[in-house]
Amino acid sequence: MSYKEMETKNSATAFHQKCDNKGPTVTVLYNQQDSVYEEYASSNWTSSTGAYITDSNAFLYQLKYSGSDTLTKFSYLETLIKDIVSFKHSGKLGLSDVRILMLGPVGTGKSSFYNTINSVFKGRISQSAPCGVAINGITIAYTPYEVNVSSGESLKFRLCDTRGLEVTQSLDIFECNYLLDGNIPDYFQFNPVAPIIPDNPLFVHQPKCTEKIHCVLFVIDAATIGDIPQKMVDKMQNFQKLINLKGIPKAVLLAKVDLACQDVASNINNVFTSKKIEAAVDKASNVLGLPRNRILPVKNYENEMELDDNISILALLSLRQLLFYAEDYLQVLSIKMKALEKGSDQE
Ligand SMILES: Nc1nc2c(ncn2[C@@H]2O[C@H](COP(=O)(O)OP(=O)(O)O)[C@@H](O)[C@H]2O)c(=O)[nH]1
Ligand SMILES: [Mg+2]
Repeated sequence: MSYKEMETKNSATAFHQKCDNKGPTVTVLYNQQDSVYEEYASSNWTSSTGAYITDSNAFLYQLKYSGSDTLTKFSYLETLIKDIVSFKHSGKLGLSDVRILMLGPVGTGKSSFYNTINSVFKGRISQSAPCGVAINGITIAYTPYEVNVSSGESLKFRLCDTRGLEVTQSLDIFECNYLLDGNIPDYFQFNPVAPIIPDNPLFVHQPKCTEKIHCVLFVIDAATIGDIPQKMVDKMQNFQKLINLKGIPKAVLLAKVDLACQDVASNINNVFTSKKIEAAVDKASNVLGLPRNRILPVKNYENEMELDDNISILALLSLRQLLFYAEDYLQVLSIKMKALEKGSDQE
């Protein structure tokens, strides 16, 4: 045995001192509700900050739940799926779903990310969102895609797909603002030369909280991140300022990691050790002014005929993170709204 919690005071540091770089480990966790979990990891524990490791051989066993023996085995993939299926946003704001808005240049992999997530929950490769390569992009409408589990029940989030960003065409900053505020109706087809205005009969003047955006995901192509034209960088940075003003959380999906690094193309697990991906993460973090742990690398399903656990794990890790960001934002929002209501009661 490398480590026993009761014997040490500073547990996290002591745990890493004793367990890092020891090869495969088995960890047994007991909680106060008399539940017991056992986790097997085939990869080393490490202390490097902010680094995820994918380990498709990892398993989580539930040995006991609330005092009763269970012996249930979950793979890492199943654990992530379980977390996402059981995700429930704070009920206080009367939301039906959390909305994640995908923004980014044409062809970076926005629609493919939805297809990737949808494929995992469908249990097969699915391409319901049209994707591919065309001069002004394939996606022309604002589409808040939902994801269903096999029972048909829909999960509590929407991945909102949009027209790709172009330097001189719509989407412009006003449309970005309307999207964030829920003024643009679902399935609205953007006109690249005539941005939507409040006089448009389709404009939603009094959107519900559930129609607004609760997290923004900039989608960037890892292979071409060094070649983004300065005008596009400026456009995204302007959008970002607006998002910051509204306090909406943001992250970057660094897609196409397989095209940015040959080692990753041959084994997706190399994504966390590849120097090329590390450089792309640094670049994305600089361009969009976000900490490195907000840059989420993925490889979308694109030429695969079958699901691959390692590709699915990477995509779900990103999605789970986005749901956490949205949940944190909604908690702050509900506290703010409560304080405002109190203030107006006292006037
Ligand atoms: N190799 C690779 N190709 C990808 C990936 N994601 C998307 N693609 C391809 O890139 C092209 C554009 O993707 P799409 O999702 O339509 O981009 P969008 O315009 O941002 O929605 C399509 O041909 C996809 O198959 C990825 O992670 N790896
Ligand atoms: Mg698209």
